Amino acid sequence: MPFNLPKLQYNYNSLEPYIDAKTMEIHYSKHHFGYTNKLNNAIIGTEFEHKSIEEILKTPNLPEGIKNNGGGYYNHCLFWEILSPDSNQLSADFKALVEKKFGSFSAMQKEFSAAASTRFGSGWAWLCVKNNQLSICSTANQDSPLMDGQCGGQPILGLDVWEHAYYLNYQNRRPDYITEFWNIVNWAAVESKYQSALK
Ligand code: MN3
Repeated sequence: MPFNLPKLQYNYNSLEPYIDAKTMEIHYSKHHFGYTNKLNNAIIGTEFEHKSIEEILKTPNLPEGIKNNGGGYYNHCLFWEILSPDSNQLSADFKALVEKKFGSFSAMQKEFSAAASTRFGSGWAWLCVKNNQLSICSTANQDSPLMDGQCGGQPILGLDVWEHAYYLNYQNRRPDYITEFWNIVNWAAVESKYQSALK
């Protein structure tokens, strides 16, 4: 199979109390596993079979099954990477970049959290690198900023705001889930993605 479910770098219960073990288990072993299998099934024998996931997502007019499952595969791979049970801080250099773009770290958090809380229905909030600048946006469903006609840019931080990501622990309180998310961001991973995204 072209795409594999990536191994989590922490245990299901490692992100508690912010994300509970049951949510992590279902989210990873059912939802992400499902997107991975459906993506593989959808691309077998097609022109997409030997392309990278980013090449696939950037292709205009993707068939619906490849778009939804490819986005689901890619978005969750990124999501697991930018979470960590070990609280860590932004480096001084990256913090300075955030402050230069948004005014302050808390102003960036506020804009990102607003993108996450105002996304109607299922979707994602993103911090991206667009034209070498930090940029915040959101997408519906499993759409990626990389896709044709979406907000654009290379995602470096993402938050899943589908109900399956928080409902067991937070029920309808999406704003609480968004607030607690900041406790488990892996800033080293975000910064590494930032460096890779610079052109
Ligand atoms: Mn999800």
